[in-house]
Parts: sequence; C-alpha cells; structure tokens
Amino acid sequence: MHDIREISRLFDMRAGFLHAHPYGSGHINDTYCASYDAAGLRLRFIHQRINHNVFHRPDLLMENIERVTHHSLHQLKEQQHPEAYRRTLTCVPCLDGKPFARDDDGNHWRTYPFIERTRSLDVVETAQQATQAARAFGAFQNLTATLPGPRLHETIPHFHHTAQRLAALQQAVLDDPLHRASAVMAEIDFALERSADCHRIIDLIAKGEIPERITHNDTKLNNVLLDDVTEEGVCVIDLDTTMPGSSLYDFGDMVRNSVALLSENATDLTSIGVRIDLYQALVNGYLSTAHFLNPQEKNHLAFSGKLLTLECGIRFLTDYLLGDCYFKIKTPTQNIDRCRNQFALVRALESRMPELEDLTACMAQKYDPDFP
Ligand code: ADP
Ligand code: GN1
Ligand code: MG
Repeated sequence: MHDIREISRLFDMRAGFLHAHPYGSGHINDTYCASYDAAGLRLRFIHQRINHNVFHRPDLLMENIERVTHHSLHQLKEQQHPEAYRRTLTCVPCLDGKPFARDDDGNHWRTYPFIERTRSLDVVETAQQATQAARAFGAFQNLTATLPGPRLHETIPHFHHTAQRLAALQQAVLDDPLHRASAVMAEIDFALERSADCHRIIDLIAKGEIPERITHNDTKLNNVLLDDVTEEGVCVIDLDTTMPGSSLYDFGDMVRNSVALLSENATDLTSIGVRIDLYQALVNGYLSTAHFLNPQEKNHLAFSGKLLTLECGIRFLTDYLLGDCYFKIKTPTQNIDRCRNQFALVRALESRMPELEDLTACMAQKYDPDFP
C-alpha cells in the first residue's frame, strides 16, 4: 500500500483528495482509484505506479502514451465525436507539467481521469462483449496507424518474440534457482515440443509477409472499458506496451483471453474448451474495424490465438521457475497453475484448429469478397 494522498500532491489535481483504494486485477502496475471533491462534486481518478522492474524506462513509456493519447484525442475531435473525452486516456500533468511524477522512493506515478460508467471484465460473459472488445482494439489500431512522427519506443524489447520467450524458458530450466524444474517437466516438454510454432510468425515478419504496425500488445479483455449500458468498447487502456508489433499479437491475445469462458487464474480445468461462438464474435468484431489486414495476417488469425496462449503459458512457467518475480501472484503456485491453464487451452485450440481456420476464412470473405 502506498500513501496515495501524498502521491496526489505531486499532480495538478485542482480538486480535494478524499480517499483511495487499490483497484483492478492487473498483474503488473499498482493501480488505485481515488475520489476527489470538486466544489461538492465527486470526481474519480486513477493513480498508477509504473512497475519499473518490468518497464525500465518509464519516461520513454510515458512519451509513447502521451503521443498516442494526444493523437487519439485529435482524431476524435476531428470526427466531432460527442464523447471524445471518454474515448481515450488523458494524462493529468504533474506539478512541473510532465505526464508522470517521481516520488521520494524513486517510483514513477501517473494519473488518469477515471472513465465513468464503464466496466472491465476479467472473463467474457457474452458474444456481444467479445465483439465489442475486438471492435475497440481494431479501431485502436486504425487510430495508431496514422500516428505521425518517429517510431514509438519499444518499452519491452522483443515482447512477443515467442522464440526468445522459449529460449528464456530453456535458460530458466538450466539455471533452476529454486529447484522447481524437475516437478514441472511435463509442462517444460509441452512447450519444447512446440518450438516450430514459436518461430512461425517471427519468420513471416522477417520475410516481410507480415507487416510491422503500431499495436497494443496486451489486449486482455480487462484492458478495454465497456460502456455500462450499451456494452460498446469505449476506451482502450493499459497502453504501456503500445509499440511496434504485429496485428496478430493483438488478435491472438484476445483469443487467449476470451474463448475459454474461464479465467486464466482458474485451477479447475475440467471444463476448459473453445467456445466457437466466442471465437466467431471476436473475428467478426475485429474484421469489422481492422480493414487494413493483408491476406497473410488474415490467414494466421486462428493460429495467432494458439501462439499467444502458448507464449503466455511459457512466460508463466518461466516466472514460476525463476521465483515469481514478474507476474503478481496471490498463492505460491499461481504461476504454474496459470501455465497449466494456458497449456490446456493450447490443446483445446489445437484440437479445433481446422474449424477455427475455416470459420476465419468465411468471415474474411464476408468482409472482403476478393479474399482467396
Ligand atoms: P495493469 O498494467 O496492472 O494491468 P491497468 O492499466 O490495466 O494496469 O489498470 C488496472 C485496471 O484498472 C484496469 O483493468 C481497469 O479495470 C482499471 N482502470 C485503469 N485505468 C482506468 C481508467 N482511466 N478508468 C477506469 N478504470 C481504469
Ligand atoms: C500482464 O498488465 P496486465 O495484467 O494487463 C502482461 C501481459 C500478459 C498478462 C497475462 C506488460 O498484463 O503481457 O499477457 O499479464 N503485461 C506485461 O495475464 O507483461
Ligand atoms: Mg491491464
């Protein structure tokens, strides 16, 4: 717990601090929701400590976020969007005008207005929610496609380089600092058996068949806020990893996060499976806004779901072997439990892959009759 009243003094809040509490279920940053009094009106803000063990250059990260959010707002205003202020994050400046502040302990903090009358879901409940989330992430990529200026900073280099993630796992198995590897050999073998998969997208990117785009790279369902009433995806949040990437990383992570109807934290895996209707809802939502995709990207949408699930499982497993230094955990076995959850979903996706690929091709033709 941090002293959020103290933190609030670092920012140009123009309202009186009332109280704050930890908020959300993100694995990386420390997020607080704070209430303020503005002449009798209650306003809420998000104060967030950027995890500098994960993001080594919070200053460059915030430079990315400022550029992306300014550009979003500019575009929304050009479109005369009636709710521009609610459709993008906005950084509240700190006292010296910067979009982040440093506390006495060397932590970096940022503040966003709370986007009211929305909610974020940890587990998708309906196909409509999946469609809306996918539409929002596709629209976000449309928006970043026109970002002027230099390439964004890579806030975590090689973030979705799955082959490097596998290599990091192999290194963790060799180092095995907590002697955990022997008990999880089945999971390690599961990952190693899929080494070829880990190279597939990277090789296509290297050959230039899949283009680099500005992508979000962390398209968990709880990183998009859905309107309380209409369930429309109103605002894409958690922009820390918005940087050069592939559209397939964004789509694949949505699949990972949505089609199982089970949280990645669930430990009872008896019911884990792929809900084809939810996959269809995701493809439909994504293709309805991501008009820029080339045929190779469309061809790999179904595979990307399996790849990002495998990659996330590999990351949970690596973190478990290295002593749970990266992802926040609530129980000592949570990272290995999450790994098993993800690998069970990989198996389920593998068993339905032909169906998922056929369905993707049908949907791609619906949006583009020339699609092969
Ligand atoms: P993490 O990187 O730890 O996942 P997030 O930026 O995703 O952190 O924030 C954690 C949670 O806080 C989100 O899932 C969402 O529920 C909530 N949240 C973050 N920013 C806002 C905002 N501006 N308005 C409303 N809720 C927010
Ligand atoms: C982390 O920050 P959060 O909780 O939205 C992680 C993602 C993982 C996800 C797994 C910067 O996302 O890459 O897919 O956990 N973010 C970072 O739940 O590593
Ligand atoms: Mg998040």
